[in-house]
Amino acid sequence: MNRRKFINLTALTAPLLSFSKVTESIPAVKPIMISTWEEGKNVNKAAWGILSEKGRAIDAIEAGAIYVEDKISCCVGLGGNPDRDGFVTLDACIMDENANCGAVAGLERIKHPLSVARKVMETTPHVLLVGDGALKFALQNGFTIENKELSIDAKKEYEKWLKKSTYKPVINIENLPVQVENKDGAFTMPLKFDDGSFNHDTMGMIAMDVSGNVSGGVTTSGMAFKMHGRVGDSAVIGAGLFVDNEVGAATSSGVGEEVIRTCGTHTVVEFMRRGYSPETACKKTIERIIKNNKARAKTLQVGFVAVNKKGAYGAYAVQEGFVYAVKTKQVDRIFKSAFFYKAPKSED
Ligand code: SD4
Repeated sequence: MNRRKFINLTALTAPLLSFSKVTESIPAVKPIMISTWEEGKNVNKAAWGILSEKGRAIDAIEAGAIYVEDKISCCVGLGGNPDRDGFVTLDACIMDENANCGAVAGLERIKHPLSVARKVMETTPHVLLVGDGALKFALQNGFTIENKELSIDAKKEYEKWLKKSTYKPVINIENLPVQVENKDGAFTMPLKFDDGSFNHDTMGMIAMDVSGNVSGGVTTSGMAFKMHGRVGDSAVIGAGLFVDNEVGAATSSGVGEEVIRTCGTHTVVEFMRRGYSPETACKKTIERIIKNNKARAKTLQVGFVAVNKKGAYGAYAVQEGFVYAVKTKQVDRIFKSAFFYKAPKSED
């Protein structure tokens, strides 16, 4: 079978496949708000006022981000874990129903990076501003500079990490997606810290408003103890977030390098365009990540959550443990994502 025939056949069979899974959501009534992780439930609540008052999806996204970035104890925003040099550097992006998008990366000492990303989208001809340039832009636009002290939790985590870890840049960094050194000298993103807490901290959000318009946003302090200057998927449109108002949207959490390598959320949306359901589209993208990482797929985590234009939603992750929160008029709860590998048993 030649390639074209195969693609055509896949496109024809895709709609059939998409209804074969019992884990798929039943299409919800608009509006819908979806956010990653347990904290997503509170984020959805913070955004719901706008959606229920017939407001725009993009405003709901910003409201959700502001809520979570304000929570100093949470890992998103300035309360998050620093990079290995001790700086909290923030990544965020936003995308609306007209394919407008904006992002910031490596932004320091600004409380609301997603709002800065929105300003980039709305007031500049650019998509992504980084580091000092992003900071300068934020200050020019009325954002105020915050204290550079780490939050109490982040300081504790960082001090603990410093005891065991040495600064040791990896030479073949392009072959090693993450820079957290574990006790065997290997560089992987730990699924769990020593105290049992999970290494996840990214708030990915998707909103569909009553008009059916879809927007999304991501805000994060990024991978804990990353190299200074490292940018993750959360600032990269098509990786950590993608919206196509004709099809739907997807967002991600986990090892950003793997998401970037697969143009993760763009790939998910393209699978949905071909007729696959949100969960299956996420699964097929995760399968690519696993295929690209045969040797270490078991030690990395990536999760995608997606919603299609009909309001059906679903998720899929490399590992068990990824969860996402959904709010509609009927639903307000956290869902466990489908996954490829069962969670490894903890050694202790
Ligand atoms: C990153 N994707 O910086 C982020 C990390 C993450 O939950 O999602 N943590 O690579």
